[in-house]
Amino acid sequence: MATTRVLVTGFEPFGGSDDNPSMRIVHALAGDPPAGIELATGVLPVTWAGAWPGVLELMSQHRPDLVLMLGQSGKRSSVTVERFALNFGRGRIADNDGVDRPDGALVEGAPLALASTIDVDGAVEAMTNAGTPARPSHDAGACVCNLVLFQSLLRATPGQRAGFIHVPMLPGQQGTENGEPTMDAAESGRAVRAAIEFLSA
Ligand code: PCA
Repeated sequence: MATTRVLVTGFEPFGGSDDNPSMRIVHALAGDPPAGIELATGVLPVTWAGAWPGVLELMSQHRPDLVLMLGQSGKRSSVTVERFALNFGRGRIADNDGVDRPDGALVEGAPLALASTIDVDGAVEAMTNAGTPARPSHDAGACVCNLVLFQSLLRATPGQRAGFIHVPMLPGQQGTENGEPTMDAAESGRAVRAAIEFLSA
């Protein structure tokens, strides 16, 4: 069987923080790629204008079989695998361009929601077996993370799979002062690695 080509992306820091666990995980994977796959990685801007063009460029360049995007979620205590992307965007906080997006469709005329094309439950099981709390999530919210999942699903070539994993914030990260759940990047990264191995087997 041909080697699976996998693109993994994370996001730069945003919202007043100087860190993002998804960026750390991408850097760790790039430095020590899982065996038996062809790995490409990228760190995306947290901007309505730049995030999707960033993924699209990486998809065109590497033609991955699997696009796995990672992002930070301030509200979640487990690593979560998204089932759906919504054709809807809203700016909860200004993005890194200072843009506060009005509520509305991402792509006029496109379906209201698209289902992820990775095996969500299988990935959750692989992560749980790796020892990390993990669960499926209905949807990726309505911010930039949802945008890149929706667009990747809409624009994927036949047979090309796309999915999104949200990871908790880091211990001590700005934005966790009020007791928000956190997880060490080594632990969330171990789960992501297990998911990649499962999804590319
Ligand atoms: N999380 C945000 C955007 C970037 C990130 O890491 C989100 O969930 O949309």
